[in-house]
Amino acid sequence: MDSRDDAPPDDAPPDDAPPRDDEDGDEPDAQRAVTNGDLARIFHEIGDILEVKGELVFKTVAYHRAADAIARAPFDVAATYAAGERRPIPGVGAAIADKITELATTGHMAYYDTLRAEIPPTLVDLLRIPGVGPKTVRLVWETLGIADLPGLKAAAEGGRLRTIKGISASTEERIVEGIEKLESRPQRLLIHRAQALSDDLVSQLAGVAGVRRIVQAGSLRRRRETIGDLDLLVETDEPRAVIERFTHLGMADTVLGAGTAKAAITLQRGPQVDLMVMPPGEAGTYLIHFTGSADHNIRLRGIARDRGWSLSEKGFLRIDEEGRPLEGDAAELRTFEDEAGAYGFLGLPYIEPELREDRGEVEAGYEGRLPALITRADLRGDLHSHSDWSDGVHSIEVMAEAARRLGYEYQVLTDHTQSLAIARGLTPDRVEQEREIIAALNERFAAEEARGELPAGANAGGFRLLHGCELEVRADGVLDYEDELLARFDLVVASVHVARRQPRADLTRRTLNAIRSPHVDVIAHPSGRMIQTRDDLDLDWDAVFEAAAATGTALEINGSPHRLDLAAERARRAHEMGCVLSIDSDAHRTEELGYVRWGVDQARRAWVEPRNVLNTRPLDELLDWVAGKPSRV
Ligand code: DGT
Ligand code: CA
Ligand code: CA
Ligand code: ZN
Repeated sequence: MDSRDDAPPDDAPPDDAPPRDDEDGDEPDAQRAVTNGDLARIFHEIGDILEVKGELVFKTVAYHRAADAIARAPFDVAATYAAGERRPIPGVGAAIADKITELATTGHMAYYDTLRAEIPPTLVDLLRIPGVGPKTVRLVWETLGIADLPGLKAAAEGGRLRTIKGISASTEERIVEGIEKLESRPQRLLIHRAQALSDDLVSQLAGVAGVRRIVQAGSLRRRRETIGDLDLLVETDEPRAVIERFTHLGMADTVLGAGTAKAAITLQRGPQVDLMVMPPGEAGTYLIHFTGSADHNIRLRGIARDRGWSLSEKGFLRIDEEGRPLEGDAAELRTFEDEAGAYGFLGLPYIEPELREDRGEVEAGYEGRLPALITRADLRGDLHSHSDWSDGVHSIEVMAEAARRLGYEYQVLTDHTQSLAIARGLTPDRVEQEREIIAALNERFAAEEARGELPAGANAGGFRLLHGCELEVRADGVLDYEDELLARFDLVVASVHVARRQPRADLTRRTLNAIRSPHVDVIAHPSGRMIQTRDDLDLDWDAVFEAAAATGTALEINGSPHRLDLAAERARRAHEMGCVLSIDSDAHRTEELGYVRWGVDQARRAWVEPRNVLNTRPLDELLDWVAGKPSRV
């Protein structure tokens, strides 16, 4: 089963310091203008307090969503509302608009003041502790006055929590463990969250005077699966203007530093953002420098030095035998308009950002064996998706229509199988009913294609919905349907969801059972991990890769940004050992069909070319491959 919510609580940013309440004074005599950032902070706080109060999630989310929208609003919200113009803001309904008007005109918001008098917003940090809910949080606040994480930690470790009526010694121990877990959890953003934030920032800076181009550099450009901070590189004629705008964004929380060419801020409930300015026409070495990785750059600098140059973001500077820059007339700085030029100066071809990790890409570059990386356009279909027949949200028809409009040749519907009751796995009877629905849909598609009535975006050569399943490998290793039934599917994806803590030998045997079945074509999310929340299955990976290669069973790169499984390093080893891969969305709703993009990113990090991936093949070749499975086991 797959988590469907797009922003799990684990995505929560690191602790954000409570804002100083300097406007909490008496009269608004100083009348400091209320910025979008101030408004956003207030509504985020309201959301937090309501969370501690145990309000329904949709209500707290509504406040956070409104806060985000206000932070991004392209106009001065408070001033506009104070002037009596209630310009609509997406995500801001009438109730919140009223509160904005109240604050903008009177300098106070009664609702906010009442809530704050009741509960400190810092308490929400305690809710991030695994296993701690709003009741416990309010209890420790009301009895011991504990309002933040350090306070709770000290009390729990000092054995003071168990003195509270309603908190047992074992609960206290669980809280201590939970705090440890929380503190050891890496605070990095999942890539889809980082991408959304970064896109937002770019759109807010794009219109600033003098800005010619903004590049999202750093680990995001290299498409790492998690992102520490965002790095924006701005090509501009007016550095001052963009830095001014950047440090005054509504989304900004604190300004960590601002100079003439660089600035850094933290975002409200978000990561740090570094912004660098580059002069027009010299982007090549700037891009290389701020894209990284640091290891890749160290390699390049070493090569440059051997050739008599020192490499920095500003360009290549001629150096003498001792490595000192030449001076006077001998001084020489070489700059390049693009990265290809800069790489070329070192005798290298252009190296794709996804490869820049110093994992052999420099050698491969010199030896002319860099891969021709796969792109999303190479995918002709998606081998793993769900409908509301199991645990998906949308109907078979709606999912199929959406896939069709993506231009695919085929989509495989892979609802869960019977033993996965929690995901409403299908009994054999339901499988037969599903088959009929699919057949009817395909008839309609074929008829429309024959009449030339294609929906926008559809593949002119036709679209087929294939019937598959996500076959559960049971705890005892038995596959969840009989061979006879399995043989009737167009394609079968198998996965391990239950009994995940078995010893390596058992887990490996279960996975190999699936790989060696004459009817299983793809192993879905082979490691079973959820990024930052659930560890990998303990598998003998070489045994898995060998068997998969020998039987031509594809190993999936699952595109869900929570999974990205196989991870890039493993996917690389897998195809180097001869395995075929697939890149799938595992969509549970139409919007998630787009998840293949994150899978393609990881495939590129894994040096994958189109020929390594099963679903780059045309429909007839795919079906031939599936038909050949029994002969390969
Ligand atoms: P992250 O943010 O942890 O996900 O990973 P990166 O790679 O984005 O790292 P970050 O943000 O520290 O730096 C972005 C790129 O800028 C990095 O890949 C290389 C370059 N860079 C920035 N500052 C330095 C530095 O002080 N030394 C070196 N060698 N490279 C730097
Ligand atoms: Ca970064
Ligand atoms: Ca950075
Ligand atoms: Zn699935």
